[in-house]
Amino acid sequence: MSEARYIMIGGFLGAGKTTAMLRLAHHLVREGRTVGLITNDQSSGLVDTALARANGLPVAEITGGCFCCRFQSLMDAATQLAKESAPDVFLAEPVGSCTDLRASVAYPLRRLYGEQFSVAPLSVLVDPVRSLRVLGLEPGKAFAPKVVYVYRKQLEEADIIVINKCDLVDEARRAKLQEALGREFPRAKIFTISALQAKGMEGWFGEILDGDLATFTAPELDYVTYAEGEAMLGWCNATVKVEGERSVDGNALLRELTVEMQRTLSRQGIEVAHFKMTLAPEEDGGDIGVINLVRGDAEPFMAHTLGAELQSGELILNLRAEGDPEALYGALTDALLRIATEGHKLEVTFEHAERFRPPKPVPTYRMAEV
Ligand SMILES: Nc1nc2c(ncn2[C@@H]2O[C@H](COP(=O)(O)OP(=O)(O)OP(=O)(O)O)[C@@H](O)[C@H]2O)c(=O)[nH]1
Ligand SMILES: [Mg+2]
Repeated sequence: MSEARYIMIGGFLGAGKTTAMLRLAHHLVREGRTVGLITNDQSSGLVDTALARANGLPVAEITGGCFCCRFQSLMDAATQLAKESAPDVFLAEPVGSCTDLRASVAYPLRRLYGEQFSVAPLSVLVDPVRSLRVLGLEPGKAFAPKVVYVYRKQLEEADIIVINKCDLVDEARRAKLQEALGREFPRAKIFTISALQAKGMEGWFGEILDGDLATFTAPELDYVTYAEGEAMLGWCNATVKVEGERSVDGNALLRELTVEMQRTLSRQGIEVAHFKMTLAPEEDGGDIGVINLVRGDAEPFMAHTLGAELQSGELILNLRAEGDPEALYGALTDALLRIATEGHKLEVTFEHAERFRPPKPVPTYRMAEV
């Protein structure tokens, strides 16, 4: 049996990794290939997994830590997928606050499992609006310097930098960003795409499906600064059941909750990295609502709308923002109380809730050379 392709799509929180991965997955399925998705997060109750399932794709999730720090769980996820659907392409999405994936995942995979996997070049996606701010090319709320350190380290280790969401910026801003990225991270090939609109995907797909992982020495990384940068971000996940006496407009519920969260967090000076929610009716049928907010001053975006009203359903909330996890959790419970309970007269039951700062990353392997 020939080896399976292993493709990792990295990039900061909210850059569009899942959207791009789903595009690639559907592209491959159309070509008759078999795919297996691997989602990953520091905690459980993942919007990304719910999305992959709603797309009808085989998915394994690694929760409770990033796969750089739990390399074995990555192999276990691949084995599980291999048993279920024997994928010839694995698509893995690392946690958006992780870096050093070349040394902690790509090179170890190639060295230790080179007969099983052909490892694709490492892609790092950027949201151009966020990136223009982080790189200091445009004014606007950026993250603390240690978070910016992590952001830049992601770019430094990339084989491919993908400027995603090109539909959001005009040609002059895109060119300004591409020029800066090319100058600061000269090793990477740069592609421009819109994963949402499925534009410009072919060149990038070709490169990750057929190109080679580069073999340069992985960039040095100060794990103390990296850990401090990651820990500046608060994480809050919750899964709640909502139930009413009569049907409600789930799309309005998602929108109002997001606007309420946006207001509260902005009042507290907390910058959102990514706030995402799904709402799926209990009486399944494949309907799902998805909303995202990728910056404090962005417009909430409904990536999928629910086709019908619902009387009961499951809400999954994932919030990552530069602030105290307790404050994030407080904002979330307040918003649920005000909007879901008081506003829409829904009974809200928590099935799962976690809030924390990511722990210090301790990779299973660190191989700076392939
Ligand atoms: N306008 C626009 N929005 C996009 C594009 N690609 C993704 N998005 C939106 O960006 C938001 C975040 O997308 P995701 O795919 O969830 O981002 P991610 O990188 O997987 O996020 P995390 O897993 O939280 O790190 C969603 O609202 C997407 O619809 C794009 O090309 N254009
Ligand atoms: Mg994602």
